[in-house]
Amino acid sequence: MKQAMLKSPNICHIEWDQRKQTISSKLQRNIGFMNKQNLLPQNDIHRRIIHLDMDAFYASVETQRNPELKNKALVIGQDPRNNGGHGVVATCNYVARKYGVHSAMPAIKAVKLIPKSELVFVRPDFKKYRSVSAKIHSFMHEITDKVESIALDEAYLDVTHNKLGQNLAVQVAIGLQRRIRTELGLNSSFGVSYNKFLAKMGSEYAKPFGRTVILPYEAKQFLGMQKIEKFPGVGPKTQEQLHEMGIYTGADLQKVADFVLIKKFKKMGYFLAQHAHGIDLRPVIADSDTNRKSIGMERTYEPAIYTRDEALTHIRHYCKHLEDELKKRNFFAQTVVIKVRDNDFDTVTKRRKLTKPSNSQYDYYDSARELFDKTSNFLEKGIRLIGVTVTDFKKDEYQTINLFDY
Ligand code: TTP
Ligand code: MG
Ligand code: MG
Repeated sequence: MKQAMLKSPNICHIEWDQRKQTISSKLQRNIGFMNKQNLLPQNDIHRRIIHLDMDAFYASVETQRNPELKNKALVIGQDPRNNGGHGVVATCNYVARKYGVHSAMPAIKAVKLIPKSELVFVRPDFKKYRSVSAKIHSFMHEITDKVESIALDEAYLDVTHNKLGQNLAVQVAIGLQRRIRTELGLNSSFGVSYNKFLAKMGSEYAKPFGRTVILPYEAKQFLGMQKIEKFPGVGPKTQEQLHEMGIYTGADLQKVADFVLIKKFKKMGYFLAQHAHGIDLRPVIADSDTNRKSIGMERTYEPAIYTRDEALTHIRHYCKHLEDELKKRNFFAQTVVIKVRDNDFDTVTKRRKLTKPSNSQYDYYDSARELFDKTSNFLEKGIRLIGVTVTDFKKDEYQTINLFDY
């Protein structure tokens, strides 16, 4: 791949490994701007997050295996001329996009928009896309195991600490983008920043075949120039309401007091206000973590525990910890399990199904306490170990697919 074919990074002024040493007073002031709204959580600018998204993914895979498609307006989907006008566009290449075609559009509309001589329909081959996606993921896992897949063609990587020992997140991202291009012949775009929201805004800003780096002190300026509809969760209805308030860009949004946004848009307003100020504390949740079957906490006690009150105090503490862990992952658990061991090493585990999936410490505690009371004979010998585990997870799909789409 020729370096010249790559755009130079859109925004990249200082590198993060030098951040502490080069922090200027201007930089300090701009970071301060992001924290001064006291309704909002404290910003965290210390992570290095990459969001990578493949360009016209299905269409590019098809072109890669059949180069004749390259200069055609390629639409992935069933040809509506052969099936009574039905079907939608899964995606299309950038040639087709020039004619105004896009994902989820009725395929028949693509037929109307694109000249017949240029238009080609290819039926999707999901097996192939899954196998290409698996290869991309294997490259990502050579960098870090903190990979959170959002779709077949898109993932977040937390590279704050990475297997390459590379401090510069942008270098890690460039390496990944190059590898995908040289080994798979496919283009991608990435955004690098200190949180997921900015990294994703960055990868979209750069598309296609682009790189965007948004450093902490650049966030205000970058967000300021974004159109309001680019912010996650701003659909046509919210966009209209914002326009009525005279808000068209991120800069307009930054001028609105947090409480105004929260009052008008409730939870979404709270996220909008955070976004306006470059705040997004969501962690990158590793796919391996998402596939976990249970999360638990247990501890041994020396001296042993002889009173119910003391045991329940520990159990209450575990339940609080489990609530935090599940909320971090947008998980809800439907089963609570306790484990108790006495001084004779007799061990018992008991489980209880909740009436509905929950991420509340109080639900966990109610069940854990009832289960514990069934083992109260263990108190006589003295309890050496207590554990509480929650399992039978349901992921909060609503939040996971799009946290901001209320
Ligand atoms: P996207 O990343 O949204 O789109 P894209 O990769 O085709 O184009 P871009 O360069 O803008 O990223 O989606 C990834 C794949 O998911 C896409 O190639 C096809 C599929 N897809 C659908 O099947 N239906 C849809 O509505 C969308 C948006 C995507
Ligand atoms: Mg894509
Ligand atoms: Mg995508």
